[in-house]
Amino acid sequence: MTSYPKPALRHDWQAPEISSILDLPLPELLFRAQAVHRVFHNPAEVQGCSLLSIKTGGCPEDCAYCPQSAHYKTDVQSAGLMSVAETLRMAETAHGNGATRFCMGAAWRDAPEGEEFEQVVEMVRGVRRLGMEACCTLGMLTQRQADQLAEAGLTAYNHNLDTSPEFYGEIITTRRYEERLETLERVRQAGVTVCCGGIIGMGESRQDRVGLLRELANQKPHPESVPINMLVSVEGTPLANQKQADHLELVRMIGAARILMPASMVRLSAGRLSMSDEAQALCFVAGANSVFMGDRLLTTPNPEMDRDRQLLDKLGMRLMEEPVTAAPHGSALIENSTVATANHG
Ligand code: SAM
Ligand code: DTB
Ligand code: SF4
Repeated sequence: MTSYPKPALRHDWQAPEISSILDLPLPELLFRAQAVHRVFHNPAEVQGCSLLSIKTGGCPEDCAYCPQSAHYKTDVQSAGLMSVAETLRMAETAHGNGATRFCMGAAWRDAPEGEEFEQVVEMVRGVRRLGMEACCTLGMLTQRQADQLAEAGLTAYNHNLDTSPEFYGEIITTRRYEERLETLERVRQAGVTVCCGGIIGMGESRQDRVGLLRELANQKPHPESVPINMLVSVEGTPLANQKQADHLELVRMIGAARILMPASMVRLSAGRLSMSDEAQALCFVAGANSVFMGDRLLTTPNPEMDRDRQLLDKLGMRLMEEPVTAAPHGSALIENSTVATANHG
């Protein structure tokens, strides 16, 4: 990788400046995103992550995009917490297929106490023992739970802000934006890296996307991982008939995230199944450096692994061979010596 001087990370982004980035002529936006991307990352590589729904459906929250909410009638089959053994089998397979990060998602409003939580902690230990990054998304956490996950070696906790504070109430009424921020704070406090991003295509304006980017980019440190999802509209949810966002809007969102949070992993997350190879290529040009691999996200389909291999081949790109994000300090696990501490000031 060519070395360039690293620009300082900023945490004082204001809406008009973010707006002017998001509105740049696309070639200029891509040029600026590319310039910072290659200072912090290898532009030929993306990280392969694998997602598993360890507890599916029946969620008491009313997130309008989500097929797992108990408020809507969708085709999702609810399922209780998966066993540790089965989860680890899935993680091992994903590892064998080239994923270096394993993300476990549960349709909970908040992580439960007791046996179920202990089971998740065991999953985290097991995934880390495989030499993969471990990420969980379990809803809200108490400080004690965050600390326990950190101790087990959890690499990252995913908790999305989803959209701007202003638009949030149109999408979710059963919890407040501030509650999301509080859980993120606990995750930080525990020393676990933060995975936090959002969704485009829910009917929000560009100004709402600016609002989300401002919330993300002014966190100190920046979230080490920023998933950008395109709404996967699911029959039965209030957003079932939402018109799909233009893929170029996704490219812009990724490019802006890359410029604002240059050292973070920007993840091209849900929504790839409906995208052409060319649209995905533009997302990588804009600075996305991670994808979910495997034919299923949590409950919705994702491109087949072979298709992704062909795509990366065609683009002359490759999957990262090693994990990129270090585990929390003080965790019971000894870090793989090749793992660099990601981030940040
Ligand atoms: N219940 C936990 C929570 O909400 O934090 C974890 C699971 S939840 C499914 C994780 C994230 O997936 C959500 O925050 C949302 O950003 C994303 N997501 C859920 N449904 C989606 C959809 N239909 N399209 C795109 N992203 C979606
Ligand atoms: C994130 O931002 N996207 C992933 C992960 N974090 C947990 C989830 C996408 C879910 C898409 C809808 C589904 O498959 O249920
Ligand atoms: Fe529940 Fe998470 Fe789905 Fe919201 S996004 S309904 S919290 S599973």
